[in-house]
Formats: sequence, structure tokens, C-alpha cells
Amino acid sequence: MDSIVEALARNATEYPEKTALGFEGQNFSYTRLYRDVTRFAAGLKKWGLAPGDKVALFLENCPEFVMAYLGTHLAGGTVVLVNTQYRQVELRHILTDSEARLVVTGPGGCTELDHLKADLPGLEAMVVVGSTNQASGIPALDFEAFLAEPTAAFDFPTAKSLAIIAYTSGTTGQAKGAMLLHSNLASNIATLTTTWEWTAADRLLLVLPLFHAHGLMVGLHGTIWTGASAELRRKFEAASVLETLQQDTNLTMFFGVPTMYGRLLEGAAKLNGLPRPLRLYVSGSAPLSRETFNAFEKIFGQRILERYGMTETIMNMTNPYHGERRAGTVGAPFPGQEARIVDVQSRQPLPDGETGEIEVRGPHVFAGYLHRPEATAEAFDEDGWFKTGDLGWRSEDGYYSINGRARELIISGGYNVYPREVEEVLLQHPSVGDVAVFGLPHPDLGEQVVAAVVPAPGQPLPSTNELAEFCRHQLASFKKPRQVVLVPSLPRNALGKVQKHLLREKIGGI
Ligand code: MCA
Ligand code: AMP
Repeated sequence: MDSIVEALARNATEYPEKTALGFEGQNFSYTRLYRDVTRFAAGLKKWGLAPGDKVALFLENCPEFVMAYLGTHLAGGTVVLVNTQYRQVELRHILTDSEARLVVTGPGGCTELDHLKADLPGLEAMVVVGSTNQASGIPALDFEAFLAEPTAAFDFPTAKSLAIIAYTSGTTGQAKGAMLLHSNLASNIATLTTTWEWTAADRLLLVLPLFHAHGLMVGLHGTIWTGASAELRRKFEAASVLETLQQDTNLTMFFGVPTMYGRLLEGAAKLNGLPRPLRLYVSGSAPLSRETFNAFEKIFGQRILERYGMTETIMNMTNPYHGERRAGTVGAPFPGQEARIVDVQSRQPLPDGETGEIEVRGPHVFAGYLHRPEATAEAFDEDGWFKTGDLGWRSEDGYYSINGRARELIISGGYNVYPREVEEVLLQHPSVGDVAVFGLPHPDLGEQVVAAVVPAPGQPLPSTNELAEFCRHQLASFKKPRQVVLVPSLPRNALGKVQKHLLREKIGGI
């Protein structure tokens, strides 16, 4: 099978009445979901979507997300994923760079896009889930009207066509669109579901956002691929997850980022009775601490399976389903995929035990960055190895551990923040003369965004609140600095590069 939507079609035949998706008390059987996906595809075609056209999804978790996502694939289009927290700077860039013709969004998204109308001449219309409070002049179309189209016959997407453009920031500050082919999605989910023994009998509690790889390309894809069920939530809330874990006896799996596991542990301490064990708890997107791993085993009676992924490569490595799940490690490459550790300078493979950059290769690795041949060429070596930018080492018995990053990246609650992007926004504030942004440890989020600011002469001194508010209008709110420290100057080396390790030492004591 070459695509997720083809798997959906197959399962609509194999398990017609089975629930594919549950959401806020509504159940979508495989037949119904496939019918709605087909109708949405027909709606897109009638609207004028041509094969290869881009449709952006700027939408929170809901069944319509799934219909629009798979419907776009069925119509031959490419989906552009957009985090719902993104604001003007990110939206302007992503919607322009991707050349999206259409965006599927909710009422909140309509309002946000309103401000940007003049900057988005290529965006022809918004398809709105729920009522629209539109004032922008970007035509707003009703999602329901798309679903009213009679179903039509479509060819399934071919393996090498472009399925997804997922934006991932880089050192330049501007996000790059990672191009994922249907073959990347299909091969990765095939090896993952086999390895984790995911079958049609499984039922996943899916609380991760669908606009990122973890929720979409693991949670949703795995469910559809295997003919399993998922209970989809609008968002993660520890108390309601704990309640569901106690009450829903059909549940077999939960996937989360470490922040979620930390919050589940906090909540479980206040519970009457212990949460029910599931077949599989998985953690990824950020490092899971040994403390959380051990505490979870003690309280939930299970060892979390930690795995390692990346937008450009989907899932790279996993701890074993059977066998030892080792705290502080991400296990080994999925079958059919390769990994190695190389010296950062010489790019030569290193022996076990030595730290270097992790490189990966295989059918899961993306096709390159949209419109950026140079960035793509830089990301691969001549033998097709992709440079992840993560530092790690391999034990003699084959377990990989990640112990640093070759690039500047803060991972806060499983979301990536690139300092340069935040610095560029902060520099526009009149009270900021110079600024360096970096991460410091945070008990809930893993890392938090911190800004060292040199005040601009003759201006009032800026406060954390003021600078956080300033960022919030332009960037996703999770990128705002949670701590601002005023400094007389930034430490720089002879080449003028800011020495952030000195700031981290001075301000964070690490
Ligand atoms: C929300 N806020 C955050 C974060 N999330 N601040 C810092 N870091 C965060 N991660 C802020 C909001 O901006 C808001 O601020 C306030 O917290 C409350 O927002 P709310 O939405 O209620 O937050 P929450 O529900 O507490 O969210 C925490 C969360 C969420 C559930 C952990 O961040 C989350 O869903 N993270 C998962 C991310 C994920 O799926 N990553 C996978 C990427 P204000 O009130 O000031 O506006 S894919 C990937 O990394 C690869 C492929 C992989 O390996 O998986
Ligand atoms: P993204 O660009 O959002 O896809 O984030 C991918 C990055 O998340 C990787 O390059 C790693 O730095 C990090 N990551 C994902 N899973 C893990 C993990 N299990 N442990 C440590 N870091 C992880």
C-alpha cells in the first residue's frame, strides 16, 4: 500500500462498521470516515484544486482535520501543516513560501488570517469549520458545503508524490518546508506498526496535536494503517486523560511528550486508586528523564517505550517492544532504516561509546526542503546520509542515547523553538539594544526560553511581561521568553559570536 488514504479505503471494506475515530461523544466508522474523506476530495476538485496544489491546515484536533487531510491526499493535493499557535511572522512565511491556495481553518484562524490579507495574495480562500466571523475579504467557504459533494472516483496517490510540507525552523530563523512523500509516510508507519505490534484490536487515546509529526504521522497514521481505533481529543488535559485511563477499559495505548508524562504523574498522586495499565505507553519529541521513566513505572506499573523522531525523517529509533526499555536511551533504528554516529568535523563514523552527530538513512527520510536546494544539499552527504543535528552515542549492545545538539534548538514541552527567530522579533522592540536567546532547564517543560537583553540606551528598561507580550503578537505564544535577564553586554568570542554557554552558566548556573 502506497498511502494512508489507501489504507483507509481498504479498512472501510475490511472493517466497515468499526469505529475509526471517536471525538466528543461522536463515533466515525471506517465507512463514514472514508465517505466524508471522499466527499471532501470531491469538494476540492469542484472548487478547482489541481493535483500538486497545496492546501494548508491551520486547525485544531477535530474529525474535520482528518477529513481535510486525507481528502486533500485523495484529490492529489499536498497538505501544509500549520501549528495553531502560529501568529503573524510564522503564518506570513509559511503560507507564502508553500504557495498554499487554500487554508482549512476554524473561526479563530479566520480572525488571525484577517490581519494578513494584504500579505497573502496567493491565498485564494479559507474553508471554515464552524461559523465564520470573517471580515477580511479572503473568501470564506463553508466546510459543510465541501462535504455535501457526492462522492466521486479517485486514483490513490502514487508513492513518490508529495504528501506533506511540514515547516521546521533552522539556524537562519526562517522555517524550512520539509517535503515528505507518500512513500516516506507509508514505509515509516509500516515498520513502526509491525515493531510495536499495533493491530486492529488497538485503541489509542490521541491527545497530541495533529499538526505535528508525533500526533499525525504516528498516532493517526498508525490507527488508519492497522484498522485500529483512536479516541481523539481537542487537546491534552491531565485530569481528563487520567479519568479516561481509569474508565475506558478498551483503551490499549497512549502517546505523549515528556511534559505530559510529568503532568500525569502529578495528577496520579491525587487519584483514588491506581491508573489502569495499558498495552503501550510511548514517549518522544523531547528527552524523557530517568526520574519520570522510573516514577511512571512505579506508579503506572509500566515501562514507557521511548522513541526518537524528527519532522524530516518521521520516526528514527525505538526502544524494543519486547526486551529491555532502557531509561535515557532511544533504542535502535526501526527495521529497514539505518543510523550511525559520525565525527562532527571529519564526518567519519565513530566507534561505540563515542559521542558524535547522529545520521540516518532509509525510505523514511524526506525528499528535501521546498525551494531550498542549498539547504537540502547541506543536510545530506554524498552517500545519502541525513545529518540530524542531534548529538549522541551508541552502546556496545546497540542502544543509542541523545546527549546534545549540534544546532541551536530549545525544546519546550515538545515544541521546538529556534533562538534566532525569537531574537529577530525581540530586536524590533525599541528597548532592546542587543539580545541572546537560549534554553534553561524547566521542571514542567523540560527547557524554557530565556532572553539575555542589553537595554537600548535612552529607552525605558524592558520587563519580562512586556517582551513576552511583544512576542506573542508575532510568534506562537510558546516561543515567548519566560525569563528576561538584563545584562550590560553580551559575551562574544574573537569572531563576534555570542558565547551562549557563558550566559547559560551565569544566569542558569549550568
Ligand atoms: C503551551 N504553552 C507552552 C507550551 N505549550 N509554553 C511553552 N512550551 C510549550 N510546549 C503556553 C501557551 O503558549 C500558553 O501561554 C500557555 O502555555 C497555556 O496554553 P495551553 O495550550 O493551555 O498549554 P498546555 O495545554 O499546557 O500545553 C502543554 C502541552 C503542549 C500539552 C505539553 O505544549 C503540547 O501539546 N505539546 C506537544 C507538542 C508536540 O506534539 N510535539 C511534537 C512535535 P499563554 O497563556 O501565555 O498564551 S513532532 C516532533 O518533535 C518529532 C517528530 C518527534 O520526535 O515527535
Ligand atoms: P522536530 O523538528 O519538531 O521534528 O523535532 C525533532 C527533534 O526533537 C529531534 O531532532 C530531537 O532533537 C528531538 N527529539 C525527538 N525525540 C526525542 C527523544 N526521544 N529524545 C530526545 N530528543 C528527541
